[in-house]
Amino acid sequence: MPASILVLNGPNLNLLGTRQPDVYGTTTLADVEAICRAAAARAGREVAFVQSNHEGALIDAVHAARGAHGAIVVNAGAFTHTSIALMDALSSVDLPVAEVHLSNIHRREAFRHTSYVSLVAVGMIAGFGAQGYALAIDALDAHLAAAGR
Ligand code: CA2
Repeated sequence: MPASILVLNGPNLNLLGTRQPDVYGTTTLADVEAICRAAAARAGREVAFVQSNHEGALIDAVHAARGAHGAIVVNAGAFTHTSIALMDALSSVDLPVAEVHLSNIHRREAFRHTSYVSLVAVGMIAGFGAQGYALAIDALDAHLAAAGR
């Protein structure tokens, strides 16, 4: 059985498609989940899709991924730029991480240019909207396959 992938979404991403369409587009989080499920199905993998507005709940989900999933796609929202605790959790589970951002964080305010998640990620995809999640799943699929997982 090929390793499954956890897709983790941070604060306010539940609002996707309902506010600020100029920045984040009109795609909803349910649409993002469908994109992830389709990408995973093409790769012959399962996905678990999680969103929380709470830092501790995200950390708990990362801890629970150990032994349950082979890799993590994470859009940590604003916790990307603030949470050493989430970075430590991602580092502790020793699973390959792909960081995703809907927007190109490097074209935005300076405070979005720092990512703690990047310090523990294999790679990062930003600026391609919801399609970035599918790109991340493809990348992790290849990464896992190269490791025989
Ligand atoms: O571009 C991304 O994916 C971000 O992770 C989104 C975060 C932001 O804090 C990061 O700097 C970049 C914000 C997610 C909030 O999403 C909303 C969606 C609709 C309406 C309001 C917020």
